[in-house]
Amino acid sequence: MKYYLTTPIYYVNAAPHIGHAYTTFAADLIRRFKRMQGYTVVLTSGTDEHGQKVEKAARAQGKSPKEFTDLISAEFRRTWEKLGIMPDRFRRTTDPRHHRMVQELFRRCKANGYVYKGSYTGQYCTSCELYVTENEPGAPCPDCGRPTETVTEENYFFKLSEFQDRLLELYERNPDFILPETRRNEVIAFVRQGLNDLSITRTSLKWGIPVPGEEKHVFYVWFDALMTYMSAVEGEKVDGEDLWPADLHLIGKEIVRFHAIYWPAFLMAADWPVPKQIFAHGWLLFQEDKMSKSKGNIVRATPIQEVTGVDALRFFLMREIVFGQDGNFSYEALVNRYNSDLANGLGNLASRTLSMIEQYRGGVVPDGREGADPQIAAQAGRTVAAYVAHFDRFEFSRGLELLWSLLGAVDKYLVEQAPWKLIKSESAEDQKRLDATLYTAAEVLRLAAALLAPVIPDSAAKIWSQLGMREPLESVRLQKLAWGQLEPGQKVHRGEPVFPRIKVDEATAKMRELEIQETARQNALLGKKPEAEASETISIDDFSKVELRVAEVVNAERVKGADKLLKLTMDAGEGRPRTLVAGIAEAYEPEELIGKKVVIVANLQPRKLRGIVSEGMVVAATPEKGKPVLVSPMADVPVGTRLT
Ligand code: ME8
Repeated sequence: MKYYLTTPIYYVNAAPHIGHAYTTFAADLIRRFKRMQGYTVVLTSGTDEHGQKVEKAARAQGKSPKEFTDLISAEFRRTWEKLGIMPDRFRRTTDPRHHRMVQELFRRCKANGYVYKGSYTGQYCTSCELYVTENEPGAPCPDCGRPTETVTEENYFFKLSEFQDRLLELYERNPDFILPETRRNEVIAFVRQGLNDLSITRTSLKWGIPVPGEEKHVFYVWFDALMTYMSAVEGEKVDGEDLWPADLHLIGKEIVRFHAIYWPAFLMAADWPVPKQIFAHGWLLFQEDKMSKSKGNIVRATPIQEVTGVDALRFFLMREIVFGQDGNFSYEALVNRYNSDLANGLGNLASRTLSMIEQYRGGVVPDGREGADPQIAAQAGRTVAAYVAHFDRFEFSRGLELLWSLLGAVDKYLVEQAPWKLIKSESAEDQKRLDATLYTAAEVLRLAAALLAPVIPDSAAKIWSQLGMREPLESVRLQKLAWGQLEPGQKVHRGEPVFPRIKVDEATAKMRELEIQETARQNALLGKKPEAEASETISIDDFSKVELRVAEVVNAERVKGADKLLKLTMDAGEGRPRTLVAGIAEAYEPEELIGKKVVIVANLQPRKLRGIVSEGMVVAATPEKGKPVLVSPMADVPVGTRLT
């Protein structure tokens, strides 16, 4: 039986970060899980390489789009290899085999009467590569908020409007077509409002797949990119079954419309089978805000891998965040989760159990099947079934939570049985109880290792081999996994602890340091200049010429006729108020500044702004695309204090 799943085809205008890794880790988890259910699984990922943004990014680096995309696409491949999540097919949209398929999709849609030529005037967001209908010129893009551009083009249109009923019927007939339910409801509500036809070619750019017979046109990136899912496995069969249609498209929630509306409509128009399921997960947030390349608040997966190992990150993402919902990422939370659940939880149970088997039973698993604890056995049986059922529904955190309750129950059981006391007893009954206790704990470890193989593959394999299992972990079939299959008589090998404890401060500091280096390396690859380039150096005497002082805002008001300016009355400890005019009115309301201590340049020559004499300058940090942020001392200091 085949199972074909995909991740999005990532844009090459950003280097891989933890958001891309999140989807790809989840896809790898599902791949491993389905294999353990007996499926022949194929996972496709790749890079989305056409379009205006890529063309621009390449030009900015003085490279051809091809040279640029080769570089960044290779970076994605390298990252997946390093993280151990290389997809089975890595497809680039610049691959000629893919071009042929996109052109074929177009021909079929056209032959079936779903494509016509028209002209389009409207707002276009070059960042999202999206036409924004029903919008005023210059209006912000509803997705990213950047201003849109007015464009007029001759385009081919796809008759999306004709698919409303067929799409609604598809969602109706397949209640699990779009998961989770919130996303499904969103899509249905959107389609019910009626669908506009969609422009699927562009004449405004060259870097794209040419439209057959129309030299000036290239395909719209989404008409191109979505087809990767199908072109990556064109004509392929496994176990006598066609790989297409896909069983699952795994995506982030921001691209659900493209996948759940456009994509099935294109396929229906071409008389090709539609995918079976789309799962849209939530966003990784950093300090409650979406991590994204445009916000610059991204972290990368490889520095984390170097400090904690990749399994710690995989576990954190799957255990901490409900798959389908947004979730916060932080280094501290990652290390804390590792220490509590892996080092203290699973790791501690494994090393205790294995060392007791070594010390008390010469390293051989005793035959404790008969006396094994019936309550633990029953809970283990229920846990295996429920865990698999949760994973079948992509409820990974729920499954893991249940497994950890089982581990907790075994911990408690070990304390109750106190094997360290039983070993001292001479009674045969106590020795039997000791056998049963050790067997019970080892058997739970075996089940846990098998269930965790899709989530933390390297660590699960280590525990599996420490238990002395002869059968390879990959050949375990989850349907057959049951209590009591651990063979007495096998020899355990307690090696190094699988999850050594990590010091939070040291580890997070190291990750942050590596993150800075990794960002710099990726930026160099993308041709981006570092945010702060060191300028020429100055002597301390030069610096001492600048008089920076702490001053308190006594009053603040807007400057009439100037949207950006505030007039500030300051106390700089001089026994007289000072007036400063600052370009911060778009970042601060006057009232919120009153009483705040900030830093000013006190010995700047006075100058007149809008008729007001400004005696100095307020110091602010202004990020490249952001608003100014005032600088203020970390602790209270008297006004007039000089900064040295
Ligand atoms: O959208 N949290 O590519 P893309 C969670 N080329 N997941 C995140 C994330 C975050 N903060 N940031 C990114 C494209 N992702 C198109 C797709 S498919 C035919 C074309 C993940 O490089 C998530 O899977 O912008 C999201 O959907 C995807 O990366 C967007 O990648």
